Amino acid sequence: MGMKLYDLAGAESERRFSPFCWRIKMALAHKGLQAETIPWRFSDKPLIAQYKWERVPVLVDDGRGVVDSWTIANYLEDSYGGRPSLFGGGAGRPLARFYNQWADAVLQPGISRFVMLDVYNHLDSRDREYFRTSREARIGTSLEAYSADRDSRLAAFRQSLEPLRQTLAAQPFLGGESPLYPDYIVFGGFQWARSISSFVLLEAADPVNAWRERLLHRFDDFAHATPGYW
Ligand SMILES: N[C@@H](CCC(=O)N[C@@H](CS)C(=O)NCC(=O)O)C(=O)O
Repeated sequence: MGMKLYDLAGAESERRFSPFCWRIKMALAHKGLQAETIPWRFSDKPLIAQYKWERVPVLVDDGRGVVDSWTIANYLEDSYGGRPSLFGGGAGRPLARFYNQWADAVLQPGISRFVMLDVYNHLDSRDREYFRTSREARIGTSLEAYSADRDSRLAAFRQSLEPLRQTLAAQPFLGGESPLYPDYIVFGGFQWARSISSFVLLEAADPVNAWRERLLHRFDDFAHATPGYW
């Protein structure tokens, strides 16, 4: 039995936009592992109910379900130790936890301001009402109002990336000369935006964009070959 990954999809089943799923797809590629990705919609929760979880990614390895992207990354590292390390050894794993928390609490909520309505517009019709109701309850306003002033928010968002920018101006990847799991965590947020929205978050000359391009073309163009806008 091979590996399976439940992967959030839009109306078009090849449009896979979950930032958390992107973390794991890049981690699998890093480890040289193949998984069948199964397109999953919010209305498909019964498909993963047996794993006692309501979110994706869910990795099923030889019949065993592993849930939550951070737990899955650790599972891959510990179960496939003979393959390239996701954390680079030593303090890499505890340091990677910071990137995980930063992406969850700051980066992705920041990106959501720009892409939330575009997510809605790409969803399968079965998912739309659930998405609107659950997200509007979370953000406290309509999806339309949430993204309405995105042009005026862009400069502040770009400014907030300055620590990332300075780091990536000095070295090609967060992991140094080659990428590690923190690269995939941060990249996941940008893949979310790229796959769902034509709103361009980064200037072409930004070192963050150059890093994103390097990761898009990594693993034989893996991420670049998927549906996306920029
Ligand atoms: N902490 C989880 C978060 C996963 C998550 O929130 N996934 C979203 C898709 S991007 C989801 O499945 N949401 C289901 C829902 O909102 O009902 C992880 O890192 O895997």
